[in-house]
Amino acid sequence: MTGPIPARPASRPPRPDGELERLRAAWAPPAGWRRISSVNNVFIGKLYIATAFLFLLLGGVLALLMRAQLAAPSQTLIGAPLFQQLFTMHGTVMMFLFAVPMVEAIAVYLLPNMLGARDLPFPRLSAYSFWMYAFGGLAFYATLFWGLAPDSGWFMYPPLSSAAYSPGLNADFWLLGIGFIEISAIAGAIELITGTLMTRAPGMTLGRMPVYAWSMLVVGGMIVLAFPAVIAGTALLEIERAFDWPIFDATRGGDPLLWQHLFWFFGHPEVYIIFLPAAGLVSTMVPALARTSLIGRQAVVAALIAIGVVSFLLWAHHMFTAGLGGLGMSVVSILSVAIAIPGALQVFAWIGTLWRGRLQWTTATLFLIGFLVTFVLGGLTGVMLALLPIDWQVHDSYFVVAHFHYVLIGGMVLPMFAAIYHWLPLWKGRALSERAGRWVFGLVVGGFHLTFFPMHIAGLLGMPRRVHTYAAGLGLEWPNLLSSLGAAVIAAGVLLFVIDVVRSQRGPAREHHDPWTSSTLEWLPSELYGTRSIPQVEHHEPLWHRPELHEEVKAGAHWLPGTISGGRETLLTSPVQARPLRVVVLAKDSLWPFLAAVGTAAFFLLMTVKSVAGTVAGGVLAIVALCAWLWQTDRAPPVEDAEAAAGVLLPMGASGRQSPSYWAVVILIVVEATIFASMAFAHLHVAMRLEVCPPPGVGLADTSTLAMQTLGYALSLAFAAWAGAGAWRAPVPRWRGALMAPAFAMAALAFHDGLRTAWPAERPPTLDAWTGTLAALHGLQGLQLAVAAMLALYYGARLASGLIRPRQHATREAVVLLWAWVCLQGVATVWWPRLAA
Ligand SMILES: [Cu+2]
Repeated sequence: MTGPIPARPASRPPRPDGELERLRAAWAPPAGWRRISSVNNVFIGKLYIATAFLFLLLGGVLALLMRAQLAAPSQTLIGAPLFQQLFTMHGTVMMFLFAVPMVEAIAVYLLPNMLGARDLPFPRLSAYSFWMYAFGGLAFYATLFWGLAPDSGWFMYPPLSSAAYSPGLNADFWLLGIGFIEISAIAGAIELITGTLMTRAPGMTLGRMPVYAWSMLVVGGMIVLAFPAVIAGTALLEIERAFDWPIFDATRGGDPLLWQHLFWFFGHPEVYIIFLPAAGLVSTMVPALARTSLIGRQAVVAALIAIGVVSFLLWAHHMFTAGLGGLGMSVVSILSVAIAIPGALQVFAWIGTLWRGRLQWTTATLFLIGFLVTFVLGGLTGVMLALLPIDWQVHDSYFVVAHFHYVLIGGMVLPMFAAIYHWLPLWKGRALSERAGRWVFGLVVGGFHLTFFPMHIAGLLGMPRRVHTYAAGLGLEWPNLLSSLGAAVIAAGVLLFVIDVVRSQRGPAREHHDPWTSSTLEWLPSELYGTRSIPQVEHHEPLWHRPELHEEVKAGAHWLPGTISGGRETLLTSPVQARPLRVVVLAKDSLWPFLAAVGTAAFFLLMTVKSVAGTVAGGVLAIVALCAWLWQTDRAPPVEDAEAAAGVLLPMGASGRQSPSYWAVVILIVVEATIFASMAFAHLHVAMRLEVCPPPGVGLADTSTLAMQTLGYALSLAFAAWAGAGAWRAPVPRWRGALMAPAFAMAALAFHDGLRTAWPAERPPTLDAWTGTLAALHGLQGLQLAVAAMLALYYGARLASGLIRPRQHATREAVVLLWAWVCLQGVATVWWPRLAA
């Protein structure tokens, strides 16, 4: 629909009887044990948040053990081998199993209601993402009990993490065990990006979108571009460990610094992937608690975007002592100082807003102030560390440990506590105790500074990080004792918090009200289906602009007041203006995402322990469940047009560039392209270190051979495109499913030819890093070919079943897009050694 955004309904039209009951029934969760098949964002979001919090506790226990060992000099409570597992697991659990999942969990729970969507576009993807993380995460944590936990530090630098110095399974658990969490995070990011851009309430233009939603949009983009680098890095390191391809081995032309580049290209943005959502939550809480608009709202959004972009240019500040070139390091140093500017801009906006408003002194307010103080201190030591001479001096000392705990706990955990105090009333209509809250605040924030401030001093006195003990008489006794006492104080605060949550959330759910008189839509009356009707938004503070929205929305006077098809539906709106475009049917509850998650987690974990049968079983379960889940999707909607509001007809269902699934596939291809680019960079990196490239004895394939391989991939794509051509006009004839056979054959031929001509047979990938990285690139393409085989089977079956037809061709678009990437990556793989030589 084009033209102006329709005005809100002038008067409340009478609603048909039973409409609310039908809506409730459509969104009702399954009963009993089948509840695990529920894919509703409210249900999954709550479980997700609770599980992420559990990992905060589990990671915290590890920290307490370390602080017990370090409380006094020369203690023997915990020996070096266990201590190494403890600090590695503490960092890994906090970064990968607590912080990133918590960020996505809060978004899954909060974002749909804040945007006015009944649910995000892919509820099953959220469920898959959650269950995989929960099972994989718990199994990964359990490695501690067998002494198999990784022990090379959370950033796993080779050569320490290489087979020679870490011979056990411990490092493999990190490299493969983190695989599922990377997939889970990316699945979540796809959901967040498509959700914020395509399912906002009508009238919620990008300019009116809540700052929190902006932050999640930026973070979604960052996850898509940052995580692939660590996927490529972990794959390469695991390949080196498993098959002895010497990618990071300096004695055979490899480079350990290559790992640091790949890891920190992910690792630095990762810090902002954790911080920006917290900043978004703060920007949403501060105006509500100060009862006034956020000062400089547009500048705050611009700052979020600026931080997102600049954070990709800073990874080398983690490598200041690695001996990289002088000029480059100076640029990175300047940029690292400069990123404090957009950070400070937000801080000033928050302080100004708190100052101007009439502040409500809640526990959330206290935590926000604790956050501001702590985060600013962490920012200041960040500026110090961005300066080369200071970094050289305190590198790998407790000063750095103090700095990043100020930034991460100050920047993410304290806002998270504020957010829980602020938003928990939505959960069951029950708030936490404000009296106990003051104690929780005092213990957590007081304990925090008692723990981490002395670490600055210990670091300046020369205490290195990651040591399990220290000698007496170096001046380290007092700082360490204070840190250990502080850790116990934090633990007491967290314990009190947990007790209060359990106490306050007993009893049946009540209807939630709006205790802080907030401005954003999540405070509208809601149930599992979200709000009774989807509000028309006319302002960036919709509930302050029109307090009547509470009643109007509840009475069903706005958009989509019931269910049209009898199923779960939401509105698709245009990305910028949020004009209502279509009504889409969302996926039903299903056990398949759960089973696919179990299979995926089992695949990665059983591969680690080299159980071939188990790995295959997990992989098969994951693929079968995934296909069964997808098979039910992409069905023609039951009616052509739906009355989305009084007198407004919208088409039902979506395909092509109007459908979220199209953009989900595009984002997935961006992820795959970034993985490929990271691996191609690895090959280029080791090629540039060679004196002669290609190495002596290698004759690169000539251009006519490469042209033939390119032609093969082009023909393959042509067959795949032909298989479903014309689906938007008429049902595709069933016989065309057979075209997927030549499509796959052409790709397989081109791949095989590329493999044969890439390098001489007498140069195995174990010979040197040049050959090893090239083989890895071909391995990646081999994986794509396996994906192509599954796509061909699935799509062929879909065509042969007559399921590709008008208003039902999203599968076709997805398959052709993915196929195009398989072919494009194949072409890039065969040409790359020539281009990089
Ligand atoms: Cu950094």
